Amino acid sequence: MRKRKGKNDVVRFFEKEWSSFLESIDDSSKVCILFDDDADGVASASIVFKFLKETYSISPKIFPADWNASTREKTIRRIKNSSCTHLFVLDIPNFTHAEEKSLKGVKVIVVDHHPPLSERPSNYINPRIIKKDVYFPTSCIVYKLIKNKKYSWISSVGVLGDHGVEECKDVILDTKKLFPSFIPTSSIKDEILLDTTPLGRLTRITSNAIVLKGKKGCITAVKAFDSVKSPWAILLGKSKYAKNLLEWNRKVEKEIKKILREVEKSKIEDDRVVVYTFRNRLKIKSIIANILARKNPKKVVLVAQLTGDKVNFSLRRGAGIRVNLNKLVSLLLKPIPNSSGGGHPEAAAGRIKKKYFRMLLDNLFKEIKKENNKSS
Ligand SMILES: [Mn+2]
Repeated sequence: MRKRKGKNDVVRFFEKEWSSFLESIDDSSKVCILFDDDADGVASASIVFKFLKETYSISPKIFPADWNASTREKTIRRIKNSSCTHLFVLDIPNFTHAEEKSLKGVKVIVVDHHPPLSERPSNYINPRIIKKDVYFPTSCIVYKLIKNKKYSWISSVGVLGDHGVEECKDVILDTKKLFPSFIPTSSIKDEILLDTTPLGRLTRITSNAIVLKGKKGCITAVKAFDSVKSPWAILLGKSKYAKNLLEWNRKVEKEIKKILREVEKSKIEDDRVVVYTFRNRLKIKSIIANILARKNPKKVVLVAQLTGDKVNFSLRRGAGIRVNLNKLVSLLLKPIPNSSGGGHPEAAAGRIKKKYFRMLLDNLFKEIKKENNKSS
């Protein structure tokens, strides 16, 4: 029989690297975890944290990542100063070779799923090295490496947070087997799970904690996952950390409702594009953009959040429009000085000075009109 290279083989390829890193950990080791500040990062860190505690009786120190280079340096210094011997770097696309080198004496392993780095850290697990277009969120990779079904519900939160359900259905099905009423649907799709299931609710609770509380939200979420054995214990507020998450979630949901009401007044649209603008102190534009994309299934959606003299924006597309948003965003940002941005075909984001906002919007409407004429 011909052997087909299934997608799970992609993770199997890294098993040796993973286990030899684990074998180097012993009773005298001090383990740290550096992780991305989103649901996938938190879920990945939680799985590794629980696993190390349960298998090695080690309580790792956890560090949510910084995206600003100078505060990032501070975090790296804190890791160095914590007499850490082993560092897991989870879901961070730009952990550089230089950063690893500056941590000399610390054994580092990076697990990630973003486009592979050109200068790779010495222990680097990223399925995209093997298969360019595979999309396994980091919490799914970590789950497949550790292979313990009791962590599947945490992995599911990370997978759904990164909209990676399509390629990680097995993780969701493992969870459904353990906790049937946590996923009471047979339709295993990102949007349905997010909108209609307790798994979706737990994923939003996790993201919202980070939106409201930043690093503190990340750390509390990891502790909340660590403090329980079942997702219901968090949803029902059974620990002090879970209670915190629920309280923060209520605040953010209230804020989201308020923004969704206000943003309607700012709407500019034609038959293919819709633009919304708002101000808020929370980093909330991508959540708002996801909701508004579902309300506009046939349009490209741009959601702009104004802060000072800057505009941060998210681009999304409704289910019925096929524009490559990654290409679109680089095209739109090209003529704009000091702009930054990027993303995926189905979701992108950028940051510009406010004085160029008008120009960005004019070009957006023009580009989509062009696309439309080409395809009709
Ligand atoms: Mn991720």
